[in-house]
Amino acid sequence: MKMRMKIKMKDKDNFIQKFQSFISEYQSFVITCHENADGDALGSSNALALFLEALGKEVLMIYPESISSKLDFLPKPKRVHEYTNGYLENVSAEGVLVVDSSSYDRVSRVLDDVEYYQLLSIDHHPTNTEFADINIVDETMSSTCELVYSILKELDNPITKDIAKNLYTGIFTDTGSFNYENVSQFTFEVVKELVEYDVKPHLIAREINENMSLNLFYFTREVLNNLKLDADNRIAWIKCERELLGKYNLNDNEIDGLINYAKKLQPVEFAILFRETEDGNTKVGLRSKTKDVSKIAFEFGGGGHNRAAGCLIEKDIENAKEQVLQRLKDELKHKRSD
Ligand SMILES: [Mn+2]
Repeated sequence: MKMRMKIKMKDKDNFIQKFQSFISEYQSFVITCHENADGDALGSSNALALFLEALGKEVLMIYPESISSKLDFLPKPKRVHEYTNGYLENVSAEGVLVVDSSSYDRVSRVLDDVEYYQLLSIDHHPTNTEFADINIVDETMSSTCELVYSILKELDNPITKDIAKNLYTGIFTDTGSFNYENVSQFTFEVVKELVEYDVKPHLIAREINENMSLNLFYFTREVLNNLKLDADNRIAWIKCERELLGKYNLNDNEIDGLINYAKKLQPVEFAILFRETEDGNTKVGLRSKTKDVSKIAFEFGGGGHNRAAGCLIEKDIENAKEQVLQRLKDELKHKRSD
């Protein structure tokens, strides 16, 4: 017999009601997520798209770029457009769903081209700016997928194995294989239920964690060779110039895991990844073991979670690096003195 789990969602009834009335009001939907989409963004958008398709709705998934080949195993809806295949013209839908995106500028590239009545956003970032017409935001959730599951399970229509596989994967990747602080009892209750849909945890773990291309391995070896330590080894940073991606024929979204190597080191509190963007600016990824990096990312115009955040700095890597390192060193000093 299936036990009903306790829902801990902040505003459960309100969220379910908002979602339910949004999807019953409209017939056509566009679903999209942020660029450099990770397992949570893709998993939650695929899951919602598959759910709406099963309801007989017209659904178009728009990915802001090409899907990381690593996440290609995820079941997708019928109509998918990747922006690398050219820009879309005259796209319209009654409702637009945006997932896992904390602010409008993360999805503007896609949404600026879409005509719609209403925008609904589902997200778990504490820095979410509530930019949509309807906002379902719960930062106590490990992932957008966890939140999406909590809503879908309350509705009448069934969750399929394909939907469950997407949701499980998003939770698995956003929790770093259940390693991070965002894992709660609720997370395990959700994944337990997802496994009841015949999702195989070991197969997803293999797809995510034992699937490194040789190119990525050679690239990682070279990048880690240049890992630098600072502030009595409490800060570890690595940098990635575009030339290096080209040398190993890699896309931006394939190197996300790189920053975790820096965080593995025993004395390290802050891990940073500086990546050069196509236009010569710097994307900064920040990770920490005990301190809040979302507030630091926010100061630089970005956002994220307490232990994982990021920002874009309109400077070259050298200048961005100087600024961020200084800010993190101040943070370490500040904490020590109080
Ligand atoms: Mn997420």
